[in-house]
Amino acid sequence: MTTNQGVPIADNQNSLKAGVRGPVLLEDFILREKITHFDHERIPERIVHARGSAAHGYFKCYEPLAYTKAAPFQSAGKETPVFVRFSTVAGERGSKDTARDVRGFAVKFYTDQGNWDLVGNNMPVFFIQDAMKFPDLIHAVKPEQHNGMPQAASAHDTFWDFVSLMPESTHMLMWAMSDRGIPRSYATMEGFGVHTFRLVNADGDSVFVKFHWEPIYGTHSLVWDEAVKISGADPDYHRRDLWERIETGAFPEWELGFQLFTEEQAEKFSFDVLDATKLIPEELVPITPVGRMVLNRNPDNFFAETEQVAFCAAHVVPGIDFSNDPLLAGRIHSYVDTQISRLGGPNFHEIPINAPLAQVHNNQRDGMHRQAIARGRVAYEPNSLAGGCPFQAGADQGFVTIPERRAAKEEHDKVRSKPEKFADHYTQATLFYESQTPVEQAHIAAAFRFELSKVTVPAIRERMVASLRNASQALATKVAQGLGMDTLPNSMPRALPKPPKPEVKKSERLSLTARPGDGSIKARKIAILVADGVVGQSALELHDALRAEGAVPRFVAPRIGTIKTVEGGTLQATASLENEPGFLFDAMALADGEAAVAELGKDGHTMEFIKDQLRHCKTILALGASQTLLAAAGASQNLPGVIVSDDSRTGISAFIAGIARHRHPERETDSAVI
Ligand code: HDE
Repeated sequence: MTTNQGVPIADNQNSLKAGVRGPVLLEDFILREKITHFDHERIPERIVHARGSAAHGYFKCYEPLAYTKAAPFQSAGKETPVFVRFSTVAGERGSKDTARDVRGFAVKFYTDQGNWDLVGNNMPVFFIQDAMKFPDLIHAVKPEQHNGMPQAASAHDTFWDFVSLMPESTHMLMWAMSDRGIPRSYATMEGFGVHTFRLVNADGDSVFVKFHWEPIYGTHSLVWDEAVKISGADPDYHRRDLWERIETGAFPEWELGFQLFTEEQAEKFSFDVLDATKLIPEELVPITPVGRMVLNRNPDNFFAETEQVAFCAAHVVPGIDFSNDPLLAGRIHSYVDTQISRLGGPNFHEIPINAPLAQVHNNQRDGMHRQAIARGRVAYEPNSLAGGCPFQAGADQGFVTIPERRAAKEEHDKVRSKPEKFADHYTQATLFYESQTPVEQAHIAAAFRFELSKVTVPAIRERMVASLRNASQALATKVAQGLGMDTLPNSMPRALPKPPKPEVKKSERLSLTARPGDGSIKARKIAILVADGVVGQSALELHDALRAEGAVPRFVAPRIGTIKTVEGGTLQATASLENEPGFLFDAMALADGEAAVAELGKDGHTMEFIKDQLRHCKTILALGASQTLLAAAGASQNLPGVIVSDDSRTGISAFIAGIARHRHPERETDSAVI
């Protein structure tokens, strides 16, 4: 052990004192260095997206792409290393993972031509159209400034005050109030670049693009009651899930897809592609798959990597360019700016996780925390003393901004204004709501009801319902009923009374059910409830069958440790009913064995365990004698997703098929707690 100066430390237990009971001496440089460093261990957290988790991996290209010269897409099978950070937006660094919120989905590609950061979200639209409103939005959603509450929640007055006065947020509110706001796992969320970007090829031709990440495990979300309970039992739920998936080899994986369209096509759309509150329905522009991203390595050190990683919407590489989206413009400025205070100066690109793999050559010098030692005496260009180095890369190799085509009608010199189509605030909110299944619609209504019921000012609730009427009368009516409003308020006047007719009125691709995934049960957490006297053979058979499918089964018992089987053998319970409650598992099985069933039946946690699994519409298997426990918990054997079996073989295969469906929403009723 040494000091930071490399001086060997003889004693790391005792400070230097004037006598064994005397005062500590200022001379103790070892103590002072240790405490001083400790005092400065924290850096400011991110203004937004403070709570996050990350992993390393790679992106692999399917085929070379003619429409971009960006390095990751130049040959089939080409692998580009990536570092990906997922996050919530509103909560502080130590807040819970399962808050209802948008999730960040930020990908750093370490390409041959420098770093490209695709800093997206798990929803394809945003609350506002112009960066000018971003600080207002964030001040409204963060804990209220007078009392610092609530943490990691949009269910409070200031958020709904703001959004109800900003009807452009209605479309995004639909997404945030949908089950997308409470994902089951980072591995089961879609990702989106949100803005329209441009791809540019070697000839300088450009095409518009929207970026999509599609999870191979399918989209899968929590239900609200589950999310609330998980936040108490395991605030690190998503962080742990990501970590464990990678440790167990069920690597999270997404397919990258492009929605490609020309400027001429864009001009004909009923919406403006520069408006980040609008998406492009896949029925209008289908998604072209271009490659896969696999996350296969956990960080070595949370602070060094996950905390210090600096994403930036301005980090693009040759072949990728911006559009004129006014929200994107603000982002191009904001990210570097914020890192300068968060990471302590302009040299954060030298921190290992941020350093590009491509070599850096320029004449930027000095500044706080500079690591590189620039040799020689030349720090300017042009020069002759260093042979002219470093040379500009030139238009063939270097980044060239594509010359912007300007429509004649946009020939104002300088304006603070918006295009007319930006004023259509509701058409796509309607599209999203109409495209959901009835269960998804019910969850959206329940989320609005919950959030608005936390709003203490009646005028804000009414204004929000008045705005919702423009998106969906049915939804507004349901929400109003849930809030005890006797009559519906008048609809809010629309900024654009006659919006253009949408090309697509219902898009099945917008439902979470549209992406069921590969049908596997990989990485699902499954509880097998056991106690002394369990039938070991069928319990182990089930355990092994689930493992063989890539799931993560655990024996859960009234206490952890060795459990005696009826055959005279043993099982190891790695979780207890108390330390891993039922809502932390994707599915559960009740093992066979009279004595075990009797013991489980005596424990109050067992009933809660089963009831939560029932309530959250998860797959339940009851083997042999354990059927009585199901009955005691009030479960009818005829419920979809509830499997009762005396024959472990048939029971196990039905169980696996049930888990592959994620959940059995047919069990939901209006009176169910979800
Ligand atoms: Fe961000 N955003 N943002 N944002 N954003 C930040 O940068 C900002 C926006 C997104 O895991 C900050 O390094 C402005 C849209 C993600 O480290 C900050 C505007 C989208 C992350 C910032 C937006 C995002 C951030 C805070 C409106 C989806 C986390 C810390 C003009 C496309 C990245 C930091 C990570 C983080 C500014 C809007 C995604 C303050 C000004 C739209 C995923 O610079």
